[in-house]
Amino acid sequence: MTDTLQALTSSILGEINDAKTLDALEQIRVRALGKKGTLAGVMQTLRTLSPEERPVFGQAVNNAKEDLENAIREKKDMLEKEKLMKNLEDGRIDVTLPGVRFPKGTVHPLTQVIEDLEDFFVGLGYEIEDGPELENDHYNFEMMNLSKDHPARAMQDSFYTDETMLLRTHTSPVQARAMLKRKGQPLRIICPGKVYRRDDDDPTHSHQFMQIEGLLIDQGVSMASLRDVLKQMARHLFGEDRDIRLRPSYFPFTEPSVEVDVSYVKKDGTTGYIEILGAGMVHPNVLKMGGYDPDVYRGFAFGVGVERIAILKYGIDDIRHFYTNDLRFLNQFKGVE
Ligand code: FA5
Repeated sequence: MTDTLQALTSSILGEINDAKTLDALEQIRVRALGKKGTLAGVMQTLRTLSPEERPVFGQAVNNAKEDLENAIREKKDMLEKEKLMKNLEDGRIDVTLPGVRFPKGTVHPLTQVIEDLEDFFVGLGYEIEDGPELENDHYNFEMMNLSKDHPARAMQDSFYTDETMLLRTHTSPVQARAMLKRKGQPLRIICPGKVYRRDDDDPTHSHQFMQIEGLLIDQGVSMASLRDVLKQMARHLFGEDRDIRLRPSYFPFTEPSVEVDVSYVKKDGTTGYIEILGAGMVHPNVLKMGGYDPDVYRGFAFGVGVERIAILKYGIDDIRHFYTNDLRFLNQFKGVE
């Protein structure tokens, strides 16, 4: 009996030794040690033995089982290591192969205009401010000298989420926020950002567009200072041969107020002007509400339409191109990556 068991065990040990894969090894394990496997079958023969022989043979079967389990474990470790090495070998990177090219995006033309103007104004000592797009009526209108029933609200009336909150109609509320933050100290800031209006979309108007707000408060500030900064800006953007034209206008938060046009050469060779921004001297009421004494401080402010700048700069025929994500349009602005 014991001889047969030994012969069986060494034959299975031979199979384990020869196993080439983890699957093959698992099949051998099930066949030898499984519930209905070879050793379980051998155990069945215990019943046919005499009571003296049983413990000796039982012990021999257990030893055989232990030997087989140890052999399987060792072989399994070995096969797993082999598999890992093969995987590493297969996955080795050949550094001499050409790399895969990822398509590179481009900086959106509106972002290019904003970044260019940020650089320009930072160079003049301005700080860049930020403000919320979902704005309180208080900052968007009241602090800008537009009381609840002011008729000028109708020109910009916008998207309200409740009685007091609306998508800001211009970047001017950032003026109020910046003034309150500086607590009466001289300031110069710009704030680029999105604004929303109930304007109908057409080639030069969009219901959502971008502005850059500018505000400078100090002693001795005049319309001449405003005109000088805006002229420098126009020449920086469009070239040294450009001129600007200030036309009287009306904004409740500035007095006097102007609209500013920039010159361009028409197709027939004559000079034309296109409006790019609104501006003016900060209204004394706005200064007061912002915590500044209008007898000591004066300020100028302006709000530039970013799309209008980009339209002029790049010769674009329709403002809607900026928002349709058409790669044929966007890929033309590869200047900056
Ligand atoms: C204002 O929004 C004022 N807050 C600007 C201002 C700031 C005046 C500080 C004085 C002091 P206005 O509504 O004119 O003003 O808009 C300013 C600029 O935004 C316009 O000159 C134009 O370039 C641009 N703009 C206005 N409406 C649209 C629109 N629907 N689509 C695209 N651009 C627009």
